Amino acid sequence: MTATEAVAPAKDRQKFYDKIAPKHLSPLWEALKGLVPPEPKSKFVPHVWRFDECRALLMEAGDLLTAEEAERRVLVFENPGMPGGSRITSTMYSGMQLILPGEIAAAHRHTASALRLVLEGNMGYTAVAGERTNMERGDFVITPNWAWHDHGQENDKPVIWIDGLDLHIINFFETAFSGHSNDKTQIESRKLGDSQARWGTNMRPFHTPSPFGATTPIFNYKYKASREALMAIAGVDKPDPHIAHALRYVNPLDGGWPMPLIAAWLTHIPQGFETTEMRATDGQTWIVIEGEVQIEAGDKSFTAGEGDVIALPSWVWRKARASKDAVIFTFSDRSAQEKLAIYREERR
Ligand code: 1HN
Repeated sequence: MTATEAVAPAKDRQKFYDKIAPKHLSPLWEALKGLVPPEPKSKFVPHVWRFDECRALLMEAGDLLTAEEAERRVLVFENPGMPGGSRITSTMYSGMQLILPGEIAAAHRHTASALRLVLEGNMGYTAVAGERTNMERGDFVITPNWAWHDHGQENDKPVIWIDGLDLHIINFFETAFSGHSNDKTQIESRKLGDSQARWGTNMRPFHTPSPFGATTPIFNYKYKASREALMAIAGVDKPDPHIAHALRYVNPLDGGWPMPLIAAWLTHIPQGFETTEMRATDGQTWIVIEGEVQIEAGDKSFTAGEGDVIALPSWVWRKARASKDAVIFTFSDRSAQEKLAIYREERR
């Protein structure tokens, strides 16, 4: 008898499994391969949500209920790999939010961190911890964990943005708390521009402690400035074969990613440039701010234009070609993965 020969018939094993199940025990040897696969095989799939289609449906939702009734009037991006999971990738929640003129989305807070990437409308605002910021197209706005936040629109046009939250990581750890404020809107305790004045110029005040712990103190990474920086580096540098031109958003206090669990960066792919295939373990969401890209991801290929939102799950080979000069905003769980020392990437 060799070491790999069965010592008992298969039916005896099954009998044993049935015997231990009521004791809340199971045989590792039946599950081991699935528990430690040789490489990640995401349940999630690459997918694109079209801005025009989502916008039209969101406006329809605007006729169905107010922002106040909804608390947050959002159409959730449901990855086709897990319908109903409220996940765009394995770890991230994302959706498209609408605020109509005069509406208020009332103040609340939660342990999940949030980002907003503005796609339409001027003079919508978000207030966080007593400070307001005006939101313009392309702006990347931060809501730190456990910070009070409310939104509104005082202009006569709708405001539309993409939300990204790390709530599935928070829920995985079973660390979700939330609360509602008695006041719909926060009392403005800091002037418009406070965070920008203190932290937004590559300098920092001597004695002001970090207001939001491990989260960036910059409230709104204005698109105008981020885009200028990106185009400036594109003017002096050669595009990287795998990522073209990209700049990370940074927390000025430590040089790290803007949020503890969420990484974000801005990419410029010049018209006609095609990246070489790469894959990474982070689940990425791309939002096309300008231009048009053709994406190949796993066995999918699609074209994405302005305002379109793309899910790129973990460890899927992908490449992108700009059919028009493109600027793309990306967020992912890379920040969390790097802290846990599990992030990997591979380039062809
Ligand atoms: C949230 O607080 C907002 O503040 C949007 O705008 C979407 C989805 C799940 C949980 C909290 C917001 C959200 C959310």
